[in-house]
Amino acid sequence: AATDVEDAIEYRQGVFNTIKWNFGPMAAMVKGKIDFDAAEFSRRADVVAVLAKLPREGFIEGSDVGETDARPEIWENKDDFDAGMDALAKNAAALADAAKSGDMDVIKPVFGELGKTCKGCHDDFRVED
Ligand code: ASC
Repeated sequence: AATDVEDAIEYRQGVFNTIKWNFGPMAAMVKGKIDFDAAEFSRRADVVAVLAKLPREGFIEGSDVGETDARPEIWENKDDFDAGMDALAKNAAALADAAKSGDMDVIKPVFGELGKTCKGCHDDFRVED
């Protein structure tokens, strides 16, 4: 039903927005725009590691409609999209592990990989403004 599609779109957008909410302060710490708080960083990295596993199920058949930045390539190249989702979950888990070190030198490259994973899928599968 149309409602299922709308719910799926709202679901995945909510998850991505919540990832972004938590990713932002980590990015600011990595860039030195705000002070590094190891405990806060680790807490947010743990949150993102869980969230990273969630959006995939929101990309149900027929949900490439309406007010969404999801490109049809998601459903046309589902294997590639799923590989990107796997990479997201894997790299977010790696960041949560790295964050436990409390050491920005350890965190930084792992965070960079996660950021590249975000951008890679956005380039291929998302309508960017
Ligand atoms: C963000 C954000 C993204 C990623 C990406 C990282 O803060 O909104 O989509 O980081 O730009 O390369």
